[in-house]
Amino acid sequence: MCEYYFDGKGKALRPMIVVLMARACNIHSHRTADLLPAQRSIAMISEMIHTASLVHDDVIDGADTRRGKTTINEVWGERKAILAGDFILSAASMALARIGNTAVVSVLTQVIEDLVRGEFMQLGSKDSENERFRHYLEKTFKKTASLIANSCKAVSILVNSDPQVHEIAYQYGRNVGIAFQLVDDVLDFTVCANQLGKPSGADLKLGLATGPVLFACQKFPELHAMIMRRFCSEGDVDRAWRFVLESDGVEKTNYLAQRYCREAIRQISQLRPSTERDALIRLTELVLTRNK
Ligand code: GRG
Repeated sequence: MCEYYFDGKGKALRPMIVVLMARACNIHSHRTADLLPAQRSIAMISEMIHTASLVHDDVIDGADTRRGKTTINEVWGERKAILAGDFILSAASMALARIGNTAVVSVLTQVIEDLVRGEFMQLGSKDSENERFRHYLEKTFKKTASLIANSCKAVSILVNSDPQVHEIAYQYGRNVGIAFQLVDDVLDFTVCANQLGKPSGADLKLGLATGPVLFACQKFPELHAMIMRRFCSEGDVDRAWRFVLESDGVEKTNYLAQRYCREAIRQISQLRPSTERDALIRLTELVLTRNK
């Protein structure tokens, strides 16, 4: 069960970013680009934490497909899926302990707290429009960006003792991570389930108001009541869907993602030039233009 998702079908975005960041930081620190063994471990640990959270998330959402295949909860049942997620997380924790660096342990443990807090934040809703947007961005950071930001920070800590370098790595990951989730929220409206490998239109059905809906609410205030009741009345999901597509919610969310990517580029550009640094800059383009 625990091996089920480690089949090379995921995008492996997190380990890709972590490896590039590690190599960029190594060069910045006047070393060869070669990964330290501990940096390689962080790349693996980041994908393991991500996978554990997907397994648990699918139980919470009652999802039946992920990465184009039937979910663990659907094949083996919810109880075993929870335990499988726990087991992957325990393997990640052991690998983290083996690195033997307390600063790195504390940075990556923060991620686990953030993932759980982010998931809890998603269960709640806010009354006022301003508060709702702030809540959405904070939830987005915790559920998605914290893992990327803190994994980037961890590999920088392993090679460089300058807190400014740690901050650059963290801020690059934070900004790319938020942009990645904003695009994810757009794709839920614009791409079919076949391409996504999981059901599309899922967020509204789960009662979630993401960026495109929050922006659409500025043009269609009728959405406010639907957001508050989490789209649970008959016809809410279809009406909200139409409001989003008739508004500029998708464009505005994409524009916001572009702004986060611009900030990520500004941050990473402070590192010494390297092919890896340039790849991290180009990667922001892939985050914005991806369709799965
Ligand atoms: C067990 C650590 C742990 C946490 C429990 C359930 C939960 C708390 C958190 C959920 C976190 C979650 C699933 C966030 C969604 C992040 C996201 C955008 C996932 C999709 O990532 P992709 O597109 O997936 O990179 P692939 O399949 O390519 O790896």
